[in-house]
Amino acid sequence: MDGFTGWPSELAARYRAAGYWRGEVLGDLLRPWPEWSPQARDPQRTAVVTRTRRHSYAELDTRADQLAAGLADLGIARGDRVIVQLPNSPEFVTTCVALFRIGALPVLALPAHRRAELDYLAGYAGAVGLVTADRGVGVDYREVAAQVRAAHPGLRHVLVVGDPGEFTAWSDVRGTPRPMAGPQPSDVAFFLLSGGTTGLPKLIPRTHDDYAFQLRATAAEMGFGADDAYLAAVPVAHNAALGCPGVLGALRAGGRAVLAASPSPDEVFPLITQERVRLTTVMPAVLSLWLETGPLFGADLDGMIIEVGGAVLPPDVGRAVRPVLGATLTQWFGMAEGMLCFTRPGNGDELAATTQGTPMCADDELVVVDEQDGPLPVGEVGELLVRGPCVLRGYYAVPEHNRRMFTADGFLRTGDLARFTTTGELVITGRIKDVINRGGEKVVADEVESHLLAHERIRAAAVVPVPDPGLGEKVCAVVVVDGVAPTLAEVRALLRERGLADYKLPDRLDVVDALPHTTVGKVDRRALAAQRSTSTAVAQRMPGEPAPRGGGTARAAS
Ligand code: OOB
Repeated sequence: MDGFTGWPSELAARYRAAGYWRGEVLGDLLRPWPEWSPQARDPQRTAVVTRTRRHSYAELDTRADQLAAGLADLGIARGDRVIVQLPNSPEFVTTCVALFRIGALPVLALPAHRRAELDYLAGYAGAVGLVTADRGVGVDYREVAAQVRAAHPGLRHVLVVGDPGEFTAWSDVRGTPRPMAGPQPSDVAFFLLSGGTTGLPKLIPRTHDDYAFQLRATAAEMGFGADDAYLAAVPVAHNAALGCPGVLGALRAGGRAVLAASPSPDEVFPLITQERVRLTTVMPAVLSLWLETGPLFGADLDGMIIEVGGAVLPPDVGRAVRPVLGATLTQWFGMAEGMLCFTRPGNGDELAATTQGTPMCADDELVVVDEQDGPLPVGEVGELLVRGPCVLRGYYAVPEHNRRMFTADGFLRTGDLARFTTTGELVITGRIKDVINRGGEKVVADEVESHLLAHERIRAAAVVPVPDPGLGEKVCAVVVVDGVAPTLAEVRALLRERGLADYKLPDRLDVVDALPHTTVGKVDRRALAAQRSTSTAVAQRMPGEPAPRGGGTARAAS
């Protein structure tokens, strides 16, 4: 496929010989796998559960076949890209599996994404289709779809789960199941959206071979089997809930995927009890919420494993998991790019609360380097470079960007700062990439800045993280203005108008006389963030937020 950088053949051969890549294709999900026990092969077993619905393997497998045939009848073919933006739902699963069976490639968008993100994805991926929901909280996805389609004539098919409005009803797309040529295991299966570094977020190609390995290996390490239930509490379009082992890993193992509409306690705690959930994945901010509310709900998570990752975990939050909830914690350093490091359930609570453990695979290669790419001794902090059987070798169709993001021998520059302990565990200590980690949701500075500059009176803008007790970090826009400064509310309204996802909107606006620059003449976002790391600047806040204490260097916007 044009724009896809595969692994060099010697490495690919090594990954196959080691049994990591076994020639599996993701379209075989929902069907029994050779090593399953006779009990697990029962087609009537439950595959997917929501608060109101239960679907067996047989039911979803048939639906995926019908949908694959229906999509093929519409003209969607192997290699075509289709944006999938669906909430945690059985339709997400059948849509992805149907596309896998055709060899068409889902481009996974988050439910929080809006016109700006979909517009960008449609153009970048050259998408021929969009599968979306009718409505979500505070959004009519059909209106978004209409705008995106108007700008992209190549987006020929819009399928809507629910009331389709002017588009095609997802439920009407059914054909007569038939054999399909399908993809090769080494082909790209789907695209994940990167958390980002510089420029706009890039697409990450994941192959059938590599993702199938991730599903098996993570399930094995967590001891997840056919009798177990996995709870998706965060969006399934995110790698964390999709495939670590996540929803697809649960189905690969013959277990059950329990889909929650949100991670809110009244949604998840009853599901955990009813379905005897064994495993789930959360970001640290959600874990804190569960710790606060678990006792009120009488939640007993005894025997459950909680994977936490995506953002800095305050150690005391990690340490509280067993005493408060009764669950076992494992901490994960994950990237949609394919690197996974995590503590194992038997490693003990202290290690899980304070480190990100060890790599998923014995052939994952991790090095901590200085600014000249020189490897650093154990214990010293530098940038983490990674390579391995699941780690991409290039973002989709961006050769220039790839030359900067990968070393000559194919290591990905993660943009994360890390060190190794003497016992070999990874510890993430910070970040050099210009990304704000807002409770695990990644906000790329460049992207928000480009939208801020659309304001007629904003002359210069830098977007930097500010500390936040709940989310870890929030988004601060530092701007230089001509004339009267806009208010935070105005700026948020403008960006929303421009179709940007809500989680990327500035939480705080600082108006300054000038932005600092580095010696090479770039805006010094690091200096701006450091000035704000104690949260003392005078700034505009969201209504209801407490005023920070003390003075600061910024002048207040009117
Ligand atoms: C997960 O994946 P992404 O792609 O949304 O974000 C990756 C980035 C990392 O580069 C790092 O900056 C940050 O998220 N991160 C952590 C972390 N785990 C990820 N920062 C500090 N501590 C950690 N434990 O976020 C993701 C993917 C799969 C599983 C879990 C998380």
